[in-house]
Amino acid sequence: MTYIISDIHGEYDLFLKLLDKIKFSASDKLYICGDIVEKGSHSIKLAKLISRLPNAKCIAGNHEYAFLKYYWGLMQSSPSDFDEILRKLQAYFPDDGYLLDWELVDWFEALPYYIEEREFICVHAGVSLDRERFILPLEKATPEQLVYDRTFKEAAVLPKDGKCVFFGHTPTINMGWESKIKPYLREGARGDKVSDYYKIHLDLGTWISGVLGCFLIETCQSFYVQK
Ligand SMILES: [Mn+2]
Repeated sequence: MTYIISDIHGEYDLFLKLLDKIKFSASDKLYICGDIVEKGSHSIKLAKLISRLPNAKCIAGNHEYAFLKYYWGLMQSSPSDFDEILRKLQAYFPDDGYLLDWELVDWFEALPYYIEEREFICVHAGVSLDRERFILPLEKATPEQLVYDRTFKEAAVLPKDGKCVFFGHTPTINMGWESKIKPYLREGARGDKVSDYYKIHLDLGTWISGVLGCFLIETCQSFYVQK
């Protein structure tokens, strides 16, 4: 089975609870739409776990991107003092930054900013559309566009392409909905396959709501756990 999740934000225990609930196994796949770090208190513990899951594919969100920009700035100002740079990077995560090592820094740096599969796209904040509402080529988008997009979350922004776009970044409760995954069904579609949806909004504002959820591609079901 193939699951998609976003914006775990350091909620390590809740993430494990969710994996337990869906009985996540070596034959399953997990896509993570960014923002695994900050807000919650186990950013690096969570990132380490995810980096070692062979069947998980993760992209960068704005929180990973901001961390990388800080890292790149340090590398420019004192490129040879690696011990000092690592100390500063560890201090970036006040709760469990001491767990950060160079291997994980390299893992963050290698994260893609989107994933495109046959039936769906994973992005953190959103994709840009042309005037006809078709998705502009993803390989031409900048990281900033993909991790900070402000308009894609709006209900009226519905891409015409046949692929479903999974995104997070803004908690659904900030848009006046409940802490539930918000699917946007195409007109006349039944909703039993992922391409029946224009887009699916995954960010449940876990650090505020205490709810974490994921979407199952094959059956279009959502699963939730609560603190
Ligand atoms: Mn975000």
